[in-house]
Amino acid sequence: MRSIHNSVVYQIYPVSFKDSNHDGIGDLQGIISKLDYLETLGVDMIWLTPIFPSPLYDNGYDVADYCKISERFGTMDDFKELVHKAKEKHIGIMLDMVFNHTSTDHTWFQKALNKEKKYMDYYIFTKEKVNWESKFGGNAFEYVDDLGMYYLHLFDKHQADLNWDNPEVRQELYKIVRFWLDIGVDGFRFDVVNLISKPKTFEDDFEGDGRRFYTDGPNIHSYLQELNQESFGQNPNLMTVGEMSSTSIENCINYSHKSGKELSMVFNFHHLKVDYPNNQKWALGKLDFFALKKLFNDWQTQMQEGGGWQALFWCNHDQPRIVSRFGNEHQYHKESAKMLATVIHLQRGTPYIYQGEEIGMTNAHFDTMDKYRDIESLNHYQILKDRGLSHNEVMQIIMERSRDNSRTPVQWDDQDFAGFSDVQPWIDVIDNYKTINVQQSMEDPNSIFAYYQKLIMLRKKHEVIQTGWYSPLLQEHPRVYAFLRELENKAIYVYANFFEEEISIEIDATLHVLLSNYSTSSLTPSYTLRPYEVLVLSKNL
Ligand code: TEU
Ligand code: CA
Repeated sequence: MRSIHNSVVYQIYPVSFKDSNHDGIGDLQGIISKLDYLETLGVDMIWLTPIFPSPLYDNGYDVADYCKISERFGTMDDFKELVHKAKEKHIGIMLDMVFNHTSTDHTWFQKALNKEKKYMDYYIFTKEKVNWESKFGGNAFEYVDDLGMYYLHLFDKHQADLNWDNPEVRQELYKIVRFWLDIGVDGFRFDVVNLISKPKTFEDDFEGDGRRFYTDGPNIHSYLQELNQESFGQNPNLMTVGEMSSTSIENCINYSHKSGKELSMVFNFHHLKVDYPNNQKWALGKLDFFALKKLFNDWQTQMQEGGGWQALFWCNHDQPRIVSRFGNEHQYHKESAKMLATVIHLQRGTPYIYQGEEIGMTNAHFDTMDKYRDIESLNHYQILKDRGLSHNEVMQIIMERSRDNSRTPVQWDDQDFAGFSDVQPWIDVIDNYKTINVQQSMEDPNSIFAYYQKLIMLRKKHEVIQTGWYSPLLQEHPRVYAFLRELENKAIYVYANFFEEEISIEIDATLHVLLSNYSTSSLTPSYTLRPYEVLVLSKNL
């Protein structure tokens, strides 16, 4: 029976997954055509990023109608067919609920602009603005002449924040969740859901960009408990995950507590900011390895002590590809991709695989702005230029940080457009598709794909991976991240070399080699980890 303990979730960015009708845009029939592939990989749930009608300022995270399928992706019948055919393969469908804001094209906002009081109260209109910043750059308040008022938009100005303090708004959103439950979906991802509870009064933030006033806000837990009770909470088998931006362990223990009052699990992003100099995304920085280890150990140990549950991931549609970021896509492509996968999949939590990660897809390395599509990247090109950086300096940063790095078409084979489509896709395919593609991976028993299959099977087979107690190892080691998982007399030890230099460690050579990204003949007490080597040892399994 599928549970948060034994499941692995596969994230699909539909517009870049598989095109089935020759328009260069991925769609639902494209996903249906690849269900066999996902079954072979062994995943249990598919998370679809938004597939609803949208003017696409933020690629669908600006939803204009929450209960329809965007024609871009197909019809409601296509969606019902996907749910049905996936269920036949014991794969659930998880939808993305964007409830912090709606598109300004949504009828609610259009009625608000039409001065209908009821709908103005659905949003956050203010007489004055304060200096909070939008996450996509610029001030977070947009002025509406007709109304003589501003409205809050924490993201793009075409994404107006909803007023969750208004019970009518909350009931509207619970109805939407119930709508999709009736259609048979098995899970929900809630977009930036820890930003929905704003303070009663707004004040300028002279220390930051305003996020301290609305992140993990005053009523956040009561709103999530009500969302649970009024919609998905009736079905204990349903899987829910909250995307928690700039959050805390304490809040995340409550958000994902095993009592089941709120959500099943949470995404936090702190481990994906360890290469941000002074916490600045739009600047180049090296991996702070100690910071990464400390974050992993703190979250793993404190979440387990508090009864919380984590969603484990390196990649998604907002992050660069991890093998390019913390791995080595040139000399140690396979080794580093497998090492990075192992440390996530053997931690305590539910692992997520982002489309293409299972074949080691890399960053796009697009070196001209005409190839970029993402609003956040296009905005920051100008913001960085206005700060006086040269074009080349800005391009170096965009190439590293852009969300488009993970939004290029999935590389299915070495044919035109990598088998994603038979026409020019909405965004370019990465040059290396002839060497990095699904077809080549499935023919190679030593491929990154084959290795992900093993990781998924090990989680299903071994309870110690599912629920074993986590303990940090070698915490002071400058190059190796290591941890222990224990359940009764069973144990696994994970040792991961995050660098290309060989490094010797002390191990218990009497243990059994459960998994490694190198062929390991014999163990010796003093063991040399090769470049990006991961060694998984087991006891009594
Ligand atoms: O992302 C929220 C979020 O935190 C990201 O915007 C993040 O700050 C940024 O990408 C890092 O640079 C969610 C969705 O995943 C994202 O695609 C949407 O753009 C955003 O919410 C607004 O809905
Ligand atoms: Ca299409």
